[in-house]
Amino acid sequence: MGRTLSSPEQAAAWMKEQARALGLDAVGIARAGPTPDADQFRAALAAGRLAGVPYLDERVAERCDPRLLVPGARSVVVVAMGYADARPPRPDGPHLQVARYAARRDYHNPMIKKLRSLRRRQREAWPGSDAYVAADTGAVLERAWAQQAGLGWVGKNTMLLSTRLGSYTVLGSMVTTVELAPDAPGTDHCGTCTACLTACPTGALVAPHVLDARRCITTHTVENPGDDVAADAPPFHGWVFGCDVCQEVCPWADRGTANAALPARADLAFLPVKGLTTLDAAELIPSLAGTPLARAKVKGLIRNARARPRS
Ligand code: B12
Ligand code: SF4
Ligand code: SF4
Repeated sequence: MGRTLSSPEQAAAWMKEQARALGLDAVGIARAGPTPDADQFRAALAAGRLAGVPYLDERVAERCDPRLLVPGARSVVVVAMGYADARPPRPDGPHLQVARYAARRDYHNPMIKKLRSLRRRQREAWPGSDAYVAADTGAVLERAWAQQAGLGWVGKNTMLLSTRLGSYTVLGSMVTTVELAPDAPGTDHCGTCTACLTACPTGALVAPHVLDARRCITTHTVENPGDDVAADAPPFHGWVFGCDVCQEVCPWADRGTANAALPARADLAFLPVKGLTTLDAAELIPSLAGTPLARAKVKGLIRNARARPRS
């Protein structure tokens, strides 16, 4: 390895260097322990605010304490990749909008591959060490840990916001047995602003930092595996997959850059209503392969488009 990693400070510096070399845009470190905001997570579950989002009621103990994921865990490394590139102009004619994270290469694979490489390098540097890696689908409350690891703060819209990268970021984490010097937690810069609370078209942001997922357009357009839109779904206000309104109005959101591993698909940013609602016009929809839209398939997009698309 050619250099001493005997102190937590040296180990942390090494880990960050490796993460950046792997193409991750931000990296921070927290001490492993009970999850900050675990109480908020349990309260959201108990109040039913997360109904409609699959799997969140599983592995609750692990979400509330990542030390249960890896025996002997000492640190949580949190990483981010940005996707804040310019949104293409709205084309002529009636179109429905796709959230920015979805009109590009799906982040799950690139993120998890980078984290696995980081873990491999860690195991070479510290033989016998172990780690759990996660991106979105793992049992880690990623935004709480991102704030704790100094990447930014959880805004009133519940997004992780960064003064450098904004909020068009995706997160990943590695819970590790290696002791790494922690960063200072991120500090709140929302101040007196309430733009997101006012702008949410469905009233899903019911209070600062509190999102009722039952009213969020993303829950109903992305997380619903069924053939029909739920009877209690809100109108989708021109969105066909995901929603970015609470970020579009945020003064901090759009500061970052886009990671080269997450190239945009400009042809998917707006989808023609005709292709989604007219029988046999599905060929107007570009290929969804390799993007988050592939999970919904054209069938899922048609379902979303037919459900009160313009409120
Ligand atoms: C379930 C889920 C959703 C649900 C619910 C989201 C929610 N806010 O609860 C739905 C389907 C609605 C959703 C939507 C979106 N999601 Co989502 N989602 C997740 C997932 C899988 C779990 C989040 C979770 O546990 N939520 C439960 C709540 C309680 O926890 P939380 O969201 O972290 O909320 C924190 C704070 O709000 C605070 N808090 C909660 N209540 C209260 C109350 C008070 C009083 C206080 C002070 C604090 C507080 O505590 C929590 C921890 O810090 C994570 C991945 C992961 N494993 O963490 C991705 C994730 C959060 N989603 C992500 C993204 C990109 C989105 C969308 C932007 C996609 C889109 N464009 O459509 C939207 C954004 C909507 C929004 N404003 O949050 C990214 C966020 C990246 C970032 N920069 O923040 C994540 C991290 C995925 C990833 N790996 O990148 N998502
Ligand atoms: S994603 Fe859209 S619907 Fe969901 S909270 Fe944000 S603005 Fe509201
Ligand atoms: S819009 Fe304002 S209140 Fe909402 S997250 Fe951004 S800075 Fe915070």
